Amino acid sequence: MAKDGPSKVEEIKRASRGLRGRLAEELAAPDDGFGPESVQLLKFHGSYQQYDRDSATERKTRGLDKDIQFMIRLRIPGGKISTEQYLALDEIAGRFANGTIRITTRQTVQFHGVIKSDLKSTMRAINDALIVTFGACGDVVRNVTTNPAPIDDEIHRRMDRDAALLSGALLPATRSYYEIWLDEEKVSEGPEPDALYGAVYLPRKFKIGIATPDDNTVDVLTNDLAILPSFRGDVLQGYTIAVGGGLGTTHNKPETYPRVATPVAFAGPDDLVKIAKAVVAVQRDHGNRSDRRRARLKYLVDEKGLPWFKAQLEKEFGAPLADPPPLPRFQVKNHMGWHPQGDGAWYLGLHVPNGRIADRPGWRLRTAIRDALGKFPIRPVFMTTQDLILADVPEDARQALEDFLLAHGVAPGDSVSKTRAASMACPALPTCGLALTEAERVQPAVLDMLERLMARHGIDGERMSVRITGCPNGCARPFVGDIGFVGRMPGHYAVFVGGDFEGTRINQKLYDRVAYDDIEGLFDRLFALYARERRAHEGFGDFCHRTGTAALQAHLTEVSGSPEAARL
Ligand code: SRM
Ligand code: SF4
Repeated sequence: MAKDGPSKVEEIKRASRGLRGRLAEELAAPDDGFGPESVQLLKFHGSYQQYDRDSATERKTRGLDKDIQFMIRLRIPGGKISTEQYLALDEIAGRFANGTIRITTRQTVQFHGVIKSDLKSTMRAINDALIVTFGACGDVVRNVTTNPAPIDDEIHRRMDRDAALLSGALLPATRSYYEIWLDEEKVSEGPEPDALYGAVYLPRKFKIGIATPDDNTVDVLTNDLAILPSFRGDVLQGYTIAVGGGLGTTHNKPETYPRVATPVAFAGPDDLVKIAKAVVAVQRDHGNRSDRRRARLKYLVDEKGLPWFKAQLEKEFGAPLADPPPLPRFQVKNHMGWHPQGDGAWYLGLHVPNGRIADRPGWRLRTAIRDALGKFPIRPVFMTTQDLILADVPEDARQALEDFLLAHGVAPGDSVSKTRAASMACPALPTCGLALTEAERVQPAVLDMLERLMARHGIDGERMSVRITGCPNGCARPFVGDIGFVGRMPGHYAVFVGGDFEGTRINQKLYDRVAYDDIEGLFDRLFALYARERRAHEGFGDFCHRTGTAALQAHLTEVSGSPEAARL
């Protein structure tokens, strides 16, 4: 239901004097957490107040408060950082966080489990490594994603430069971050004038991705602003600008829905920052500031229509914009295992189950990466699939690096199945306050089960993107996967099928509440049908899309005996 008047968060932003609010005072206070207004402002600075959900009930029965802790998210455009920076992050993970580095689905990293008294030291340590957390969360432009491959050519170098350029150009102007966390001298009480964000920033989070059609690893069309550079040879011709991607939904609220971005204009090679600022400005001035569920750019695009949007964009841009070419066909490259970089060196794609760089018995990934970075002349790249690339490996170091990793139980990425390598899960429990079910912690078991079924039906050579989230906010992009499992209620998932591996099509809900233990039976029947009736080279998502959910349900009902039994 649409509400009138600005939402509470709008009031908090407006009164915050450039995102300062009472953050500095509350940070200095002895309490474990922040008050509700500071919790909102803290997000803009890159941190979420959370609590350990595993221990919450037991602590309550003992009369104890929740175990409050903080998640910190970094801003790493394009996922590229130096070896020294990574080593600093590893040190921070051990010193201030829960001993893990979590690669996110937007190509950056998060720390979990930081306590309030360590928050400032952690922020400072991250800043000492020349990385900011400012603007990693909140109603601003978030981390900019792009192709992960560290290929040494003009196209890849350009995309990395563009991601960094946009990331810097779209940061808020306020100095509050530097005052609060880095003790920079206060030169004003704030707010500082901010030509892009004004005093109330954007109505909602805003995401930008950059990709070329030959490698849509980033699922570019799921961004508010999808940028598709086109090259003739290696000369940039300009950028197709697509708007209105976004995946967040709420169960039982049909006015919320996932959407892929629609092309609206074509911008010249020198206009990248100008066009991005123009898109942001249209959302700033016209996005919904009353109802945060309907505040993403996708709803504005649908409500007003593309012609209206383009007219506003041209007004902000200050000149007519060319129409966009039709969207190309996308592909997704497999970056796991060894690949030549084009400069004589190689890169190695490593699969990181649900992005968690940790040490576990028999599999000491965190130690392996840290020590490998100290021993070999290599650098890390974070991927939007929550995986890791080790780049710049000299030809003559390949075997030694592989042996070194294997000694820690870490195999090169191409040793896992294509399905496992393409799968993701969000953190969900125990850190995410919005989780309805498990995601990250059940992912290994779900993949084991699906792989077993695939082998049983002779389809184990296929690749499927399996995305699991603990709620319908869509953090592991479940709505563009071949298969999406979306937390519905404790122990139950809504099951989605029919996306494409290339990440360009929204999938459809097959069943609303499937008990975790019933997923196996459901997919046993679905895979049997797929193995029997698929066309040559037809992916699982494409098959489900062609068949349609109604026909899939009818088939499942027939082979199971009843609609109720179909989902068991
Ligand atoms: Fe997300 C909220 C984790 C990518 C849509 N997301 C959250 C919070 C902060 C929960 C909260 O608000 O209290 C989660 C923190 C969990 C934790 O314990 O760490 C969270 N989101 C993540 C990450 C870490 C998932 C992951 O497995 O890596 C990703 C961090 C990305 C980054 O580095 O910036 C992450 N979130 C996404 C994506 C995927 C993407 O951007 O490609 C989406 C869907 C795309 C989109 O934005 O539409 C996504 N997250 C949301 C939403 C729904 C937004 C909406 O439009 O309705 C929320 C809830 C909200 O904003 O109110 C949310
Ligand atoms: Fe939390 Fe839901 Fe995002 Fe998972 S999808 S991290 S449960 S908000």
